[in-house]
Amino acid sequence: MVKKKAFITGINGQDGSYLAELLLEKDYDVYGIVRRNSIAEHQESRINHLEDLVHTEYGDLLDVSCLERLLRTIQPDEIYNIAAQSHVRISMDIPSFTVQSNALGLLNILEAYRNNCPTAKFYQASSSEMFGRSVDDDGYQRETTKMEPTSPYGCTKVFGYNMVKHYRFAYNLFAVNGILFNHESPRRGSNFVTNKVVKSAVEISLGKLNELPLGNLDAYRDWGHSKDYVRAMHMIMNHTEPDDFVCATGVTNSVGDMCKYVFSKLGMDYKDYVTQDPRYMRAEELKYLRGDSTKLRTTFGWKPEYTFEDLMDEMIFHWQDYYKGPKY
Ligand code: G4F
Repeated sequence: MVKKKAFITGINGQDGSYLAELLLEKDYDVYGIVRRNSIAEHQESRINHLEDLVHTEYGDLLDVSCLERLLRTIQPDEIYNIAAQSHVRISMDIPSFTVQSNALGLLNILEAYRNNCPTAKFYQASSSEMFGRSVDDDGYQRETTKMEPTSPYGCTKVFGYNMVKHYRFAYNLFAVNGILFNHESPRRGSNFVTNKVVKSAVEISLGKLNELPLGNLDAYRDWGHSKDYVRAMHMIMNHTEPDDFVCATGVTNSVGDMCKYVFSKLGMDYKDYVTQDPRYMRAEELKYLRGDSTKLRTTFGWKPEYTFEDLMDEMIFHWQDYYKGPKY
């Protein structure tokens, strides 16, 4: 049987790496692009273990000619656009770059898709940040919630979401949005709050660090595991018709709750180490987020396998194991 081919932008990121593993398990040929940076050793650290199994090329969402060439020659069955400048607070420091990567970049790959392989399916990594400050009366955000983004990042994601729907209807393409709430793992960048807290708490427990400066401890987020969320991406792509779905656990915790859990697991009280630092506060903060993924659950039977506590435990174990390694 001919293998299906998947093309992943951002294959070397947290979600891209788990998605590549899932698609390999499902016997896909997996292709992906990696942005060049000056430290070659770091570029593929999340997918080094897949080195002989996936096909990677240097590429960039801002380089139209490269996207056109790759999609023309590979002729993928499924395209997953996961690459982005994905840090909300940093999007306030580099708004123009964020708009170029996330909005113009999405348009570039949509055009390359329409021109070169329009029978493929296209997945866009949309985000709960699109809803921003708008929350339904019952405290949840869902597919029908009004979009009122509160950051350059959120604004770019609204653009991408709408372009994908426009291309779906205008050109009859199988182009879909997965609207994902926060999803984490040991592969999360350590400037996102979960990995920052867990890594720092482990370092404090080992005497390598004295304090942990954070921003808003009262912000609530709906945190799931990236592995559960890439399963949802594949389900959404393999639906009978193109549609958009929210993916969330429905459980919300504050940054303070997370600190309490992680530090107490390590035998400490977070109040002895956590400080508040204005550098990590946001110009506009989203206080209480919780997603309703009823549509995803009823359509596909999706449900998360990881609880919040399982996720934190796995991340704690990862960093403890890391510091046991030969380098330390
Ligand atoms: O971990 P965060 O930076 O994630 P955020 O902003 O919610 O965005 C993530 O999830 C979105 C939804 O899936 C994605 F679209 C987006 O790409 C990204 O993956 O911050 C979470 C919360 C915020 O309320 C933030 O203010 O943690 C609060 N926080 C408190 N102290 C901090 C810190 N966040 C960071 N990054 N660093 C801190 O020191």
